[in-house]
Amino acid sequence: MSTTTIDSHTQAANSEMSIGHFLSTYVFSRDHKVIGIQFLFSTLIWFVVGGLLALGIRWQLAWPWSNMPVIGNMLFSAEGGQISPEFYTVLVTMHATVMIFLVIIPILAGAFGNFLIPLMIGADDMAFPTLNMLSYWFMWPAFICFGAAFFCDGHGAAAGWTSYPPLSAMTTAAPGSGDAQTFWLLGVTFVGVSSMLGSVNYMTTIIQMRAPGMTMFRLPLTIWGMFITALLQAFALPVLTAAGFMLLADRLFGTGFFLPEALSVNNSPMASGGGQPLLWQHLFWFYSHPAVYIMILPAMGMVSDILACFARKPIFGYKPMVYSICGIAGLGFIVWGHHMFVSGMNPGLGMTFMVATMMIALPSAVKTFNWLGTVYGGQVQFTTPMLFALSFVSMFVIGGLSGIFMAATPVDIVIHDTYFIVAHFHYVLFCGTAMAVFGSIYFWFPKMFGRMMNETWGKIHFTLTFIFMNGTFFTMHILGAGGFPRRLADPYHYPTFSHMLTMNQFMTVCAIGMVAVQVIFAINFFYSLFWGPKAGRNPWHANGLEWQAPSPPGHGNFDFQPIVYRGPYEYGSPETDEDYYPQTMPPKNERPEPA
Ligand code: HEM
Ligand SMILES: [Cu+2]
Repeated sequence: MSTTTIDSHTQAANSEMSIGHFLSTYVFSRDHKVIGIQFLFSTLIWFVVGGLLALGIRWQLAWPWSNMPVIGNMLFSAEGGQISPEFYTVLVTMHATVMIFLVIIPILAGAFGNFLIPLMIGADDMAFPTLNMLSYWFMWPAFICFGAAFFCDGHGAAAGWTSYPPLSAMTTAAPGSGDAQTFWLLGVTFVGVSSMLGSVNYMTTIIQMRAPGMTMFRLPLTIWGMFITALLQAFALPVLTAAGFMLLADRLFGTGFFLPEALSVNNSPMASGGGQPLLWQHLFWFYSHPAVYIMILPAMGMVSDILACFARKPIFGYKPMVYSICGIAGLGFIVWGHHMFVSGMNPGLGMTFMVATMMIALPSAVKTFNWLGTVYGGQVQFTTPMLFALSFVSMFVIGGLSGIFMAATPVDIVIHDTYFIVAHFHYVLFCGTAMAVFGSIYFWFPKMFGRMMNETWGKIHFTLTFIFMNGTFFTMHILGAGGFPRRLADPYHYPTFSHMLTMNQFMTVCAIGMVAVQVIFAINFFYSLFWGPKAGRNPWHANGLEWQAPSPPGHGNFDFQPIVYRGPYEYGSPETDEDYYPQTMPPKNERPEPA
């Protein structure tokens, strides 16, 4: 089969057949591995965009109202090369939007979910390959809508990534309130459609397509993370999509779901009214709080697999790990109100949300201690993926601790909308999840592309990123505790904050360093793609099913029918002489005697 394919490629490149074949193999592919890699490349490109937008924010906070070097005059010639206050709001909105909706969510569920799920459960593909293809192609209208927003009035939406009304519902409030905001809403809707298609596919695949012997409690934790994430998406997303349509209707058709009575904009009264701006906050966070777990549960799963592999030990407490994933997800649905402590809600309700939020610390602590138990006493191999996975755990602990502060209503009332919040979510999302993503790229790269990435450059990339990252984001806690406000183009305008400029300059230098260091990663990635040493099936001596397939796996994944005899974490098992015991290896007494 495969030889004829190669022949038809080389010999008849100009025939219609091969163009159609090329399109169906690499572009409109229904193979989960190609779709995963499409997601990976697309999200990495948007990662660059999001990172550059972040540098714009940091430039303004370090050297406010100064001409940006090189690009300043190109982008804002009218303002003499400066970032305007209006554009600063756009930067904050679009940076967060890109990072959340086009990077973190699609890289976890879209790229790794697609690539890993069928391989790790021993299936030949997803349950619905065409739906799977559509889930990638529905990202393109989203890419186009968010991209188009940059070319509208105001050069991007400006109502924040949370898009609170009335600002987001009014079309003439500020630059960026017009078409840019409409495109923003459409973009989010398309991301929602894509996630929805992905989620039904993942749930069905994991329930229906497992190889013989792959019981639910033999699934790798990566798959548990993906499965529960898919459930979260299925139940939370429809709420956001409906809210998005209501907001669109307010903007385009003059309805008043989110606009209060007697609102006047730029001194002229609004035609519609009688609605509730707070309703949006409830609907938005009913999705977006669970969404923060969509942004971390798969990462937690992947980190667990990496830790066990390089500690050469079984996961400590596999079942508690599974139950804590479920517990985190369940609690995730009843805590959205902690984003609204200062919105004037009933104190009784605030108390309920506070207690429920604090309870999330319990399953989170179970996971943390189990990771420590997994590594403790292991024969730890400090490979690049392992370094990233260990840093995920430590960064998640810091981000989780600041979360408990914010969960306490009285504390949150003080630190709300300060840099303490920004510190918190960057620790969880960037220092945590994004590090897990880097670790996973280094770990599964050999399976994806059949070649190894360079370890030395990987470690250099890790070390420099880790240093600059903490320089940038840890400082945010200190600023935040001092009351430094977020989303303000010039906090130094208030004399209370003027002494914080130096700290901001330190952070910006670290941020520039952090972005620059990613060039090392990019070079390592693309060089290894073509010239890295060939990987073989199981370069890390891991147990999971995916490592039994060829690297990269061909169409249909396995060249044998995988049968599963045990869980994926049997490292250092006394039953075998090796320090690993692949899930597909028959137990000793069932193995045929060597002749
Ligand atoms: C996975 C990566 C990242 C994600 C998911 C992310 C997410 C976010 C979010 C949700 C906000 C909040 C915007 C708001 O509502 O005010 C934000 C703001 C910000 N981010 Fe990031 N970010 C990421 C990476 C980065 C990086 C690499 C940098 C620095 C180089 C950075 C610097 C900033 C800054 C300076 C703000 C402005 C906060 C403010 O003024 O309120 N972020 N980001
Ligand atoms: Cu939340």
